[in-house]
Amino acid sequence: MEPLAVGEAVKRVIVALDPARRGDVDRLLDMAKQVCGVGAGIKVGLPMLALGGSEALAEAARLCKGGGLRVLDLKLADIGYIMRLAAESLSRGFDAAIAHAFVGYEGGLVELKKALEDLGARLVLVVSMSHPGSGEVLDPCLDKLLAVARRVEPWGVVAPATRPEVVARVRETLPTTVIMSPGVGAQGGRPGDAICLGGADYEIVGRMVASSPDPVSALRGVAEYIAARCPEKLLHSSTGNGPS
Ligand code: OMP
Repeated sequence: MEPLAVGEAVKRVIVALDPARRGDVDRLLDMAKQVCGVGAGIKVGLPMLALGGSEALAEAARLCKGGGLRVLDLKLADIGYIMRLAAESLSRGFDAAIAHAFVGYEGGLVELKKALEDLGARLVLVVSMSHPGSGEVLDPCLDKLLAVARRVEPWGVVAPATRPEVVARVRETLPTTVIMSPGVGAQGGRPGDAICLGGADYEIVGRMVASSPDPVSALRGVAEYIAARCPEKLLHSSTGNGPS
């Protein structure tokens, strides 16, 4: 039997399914079904939309129904009206959708949040990113982005597993907001950095799992690593909003 902490840890890992070419779309949709029953859920975004069309997004959401969180990652950053149109046409069947916090509240995120709520989906805001360029504009503005997040009151925020100290700052400012942290594996973050050191609820893992010939084993491997690092952090979600 799987140790308790590994069972908890695997429910903290969201798998990003980003096809690099058209031929990957079906393989990743198959994977959606497999990993949804095991992990915390899936995230699909622009690569899946570009290579598989809106049908592939809808299919990913359908295949994962009842099996975990389904996150749509279009990183929306526009006026509220346009973000609402995009959400209305693409986010049906998803549990959450990602937008940039820098858009701001008035005429922007307040409209998107309402549109998503009407569709039964929740808003997730990017407050910092996992790549080094996040240090050029986003991170010097982190306090302002967190102020936007406090005003919008999204269900979740994205903060980088590659810089757990940023995740910890976000956690301090937003103690009850779900934190999702990408950047594990291919971008250099170690599994557990964001959850164990920063207090994130979920880690988002893409290529490290999706490029593996055995994605379910790779997902379990990530979970084992997290569980070995901080089993005590896995028993309860820090927010009470995380995995049930
Ligand atoms: P891998 O680098 O393959 O693990 O994929 C990371 C996933 O997380 C991709 O789907 C990215 O779009 C996403 N992501 C980041 O890598 N960095 C960020 O700062 C934010 C995101 C995101 O919003 O999910």
